[in-house]
Amino acid sequence: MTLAEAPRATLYRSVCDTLKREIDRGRFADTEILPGERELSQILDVSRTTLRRAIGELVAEGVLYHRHGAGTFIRRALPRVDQPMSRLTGFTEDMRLRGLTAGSRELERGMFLPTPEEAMMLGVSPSERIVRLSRLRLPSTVPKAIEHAVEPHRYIGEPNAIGASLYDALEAHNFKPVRALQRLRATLLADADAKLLGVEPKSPALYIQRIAYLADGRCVEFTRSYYRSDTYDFVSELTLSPAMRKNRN
Ligand code: 16G
Repeated sequence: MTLAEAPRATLYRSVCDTLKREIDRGRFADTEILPGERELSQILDVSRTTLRRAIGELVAEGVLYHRHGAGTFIRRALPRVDQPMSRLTGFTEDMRLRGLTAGSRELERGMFLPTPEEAMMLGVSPSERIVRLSRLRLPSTVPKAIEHAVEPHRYIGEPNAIGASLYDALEAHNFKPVRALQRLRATLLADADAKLLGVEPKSPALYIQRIAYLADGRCVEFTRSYYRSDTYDFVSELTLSPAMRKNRN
């Protein structure tokens, strides 16, 4: 059925669906601006009134937006990733679960003596060697986060032997963490970090600290990360405490 043959009441809905599909398929990928009304109504073979109604609907849905005096534009939002707060997974595993391939650009890798903060967080003596691995995490071409990970050398081994995944390397040594404490707050990116993440200087970001432990309570990881705030949603599940649940029964 062509658009022109669809029943009148549903015609503008069909136009909405067609436009959304064409945008998803990358039909207007080389431009952000939607073609003019006359051209578009010819392409879709519908009246300009129907087209206007469909565009209004897509503006309300946030797919398109009007810019005064400039035309109608396609909102090209970056795909957001919903990240559950309660599951202890690594970045590579997270991406794998979503059918994406994790990529990284290495910023620093090596064996060092810990700073006082690192020694305190990891619970190691100031003379114990630690491994630092800092990476820009890129599940696609869009950088998502900067991660500065630190682990005691005795759990992770030689820095150069770590492959694409830190957690896979810890698992290979039988030291994969089973529990972690995570702290998250809003921050503004320093200029160098903003440049790495491909955003404007002083853009907002999520700063996350993770301290991860083995089953016996020894600490294996202290990681500081800066997540681009426009690409991640952290999701937490909230449940009633067991006592409250009992009172309700
Ligand atoms: C996640 C963790 C990070 C961990 C990394 C390991 C958060 C906030 N951070 O990004 O602490 O070091 O995964 O990922 O979730 P990998 O196994 O891909 O190296």
